[in-house]
Amino acid sequence: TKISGIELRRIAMPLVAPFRTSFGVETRRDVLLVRVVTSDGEGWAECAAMSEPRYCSEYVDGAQDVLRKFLIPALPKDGVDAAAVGRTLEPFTGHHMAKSALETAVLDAQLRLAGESFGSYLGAARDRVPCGVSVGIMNSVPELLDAVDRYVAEGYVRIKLKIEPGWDVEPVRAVRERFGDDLLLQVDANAAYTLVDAQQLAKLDAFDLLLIEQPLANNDMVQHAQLAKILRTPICLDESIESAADAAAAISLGACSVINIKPARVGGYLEARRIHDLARAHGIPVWCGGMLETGIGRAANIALAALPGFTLPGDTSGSHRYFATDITPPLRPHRRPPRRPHRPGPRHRAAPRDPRRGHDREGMDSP
Ligand code: OSB
Ligand code: MG
Repeated sequence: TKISGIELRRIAMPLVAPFRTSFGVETRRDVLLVRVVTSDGEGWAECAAMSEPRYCSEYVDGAQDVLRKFLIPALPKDGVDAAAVGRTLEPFTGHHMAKSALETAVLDAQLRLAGESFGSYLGAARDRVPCGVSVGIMNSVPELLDAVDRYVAEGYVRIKLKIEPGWDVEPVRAVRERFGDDLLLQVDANAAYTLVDAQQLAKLDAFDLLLIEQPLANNDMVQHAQLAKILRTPICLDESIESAADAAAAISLGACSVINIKPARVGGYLEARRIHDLARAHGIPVWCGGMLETGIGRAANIALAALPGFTLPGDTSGSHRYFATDITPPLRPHRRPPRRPHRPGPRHRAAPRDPRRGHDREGMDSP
């Protein structure tokens, strides 16, 4: 793909409601878009970096700066294949979100020219994916129950609750009691705990969670392996996995039994696919995470989530979860088909849910 120009565009996107996690409150997204222009087309991508370096060390002004000063000038003038962008940018350490945006924009331009879909290029195995939704920390349990109620009604098949010390067992118990044992439920601590909290986290074992995501600090790979021996709830890593090498280390250490793959965090969709392949070879289920993306980032994530190893629903919620007006035609979840009529008789509480089992239900069309 011969590139004639690259444009960096910034847009402000207000969120429909504040999104609170253990690392901060977001009320809007400060989005950086990358547009790659070729002689006969263009390609678009979105940089997932947030305005402040809290989730990880990247932040959107920094991403824009490193793209302008180093990453964009490093691309060869005589054309580049998207599959070679990663190697070209390798001399520059870190900055995975900036690199991911550039590689993805080149890939988008290339695939548009070839008339091939993102899903087909990546190896999608289906044209619909089941969708989960990430639910922020709220001011009260009733407020949380109302929010979960709305998401379940909208068709989301899996609920992820953000947790932090002081907002963990109580909200999880309340959601489990209100929505029953069949609800696919998981939690995300965004690194808010330490090993000292192991006994508090073990209380969550009672609620048959699919997984607990990133309980400990980003660099605490060994501590996660220790925690995994104490908890019955499977540990899933998000922040700790920045590459396929990190995933290999985490798997061999026993630091996680599930991986949240966010293409942006690992430097792009091609590295994301390598992590998928590695995890699949080890029998480790993966799912597609999100970073409050607009429809541009969201569509690509949904394509990735259609790969065969993505056996758990992702944070691939629709545009309206975050934005009243998206910059693309809005992505919407399909509603689940009506359930079979309830059969009389006792309901059995299952053994702890096995996250390796697939959950094929209705979801989002994969681009
Ligand atoms: O930890 O998965 C996370 C959003 C921003 C930063 C980190 C995370 C999240 C989410 C929401 O949980 C993901 C989404 O719905 O886009
Ligand atoms: Mg997370």
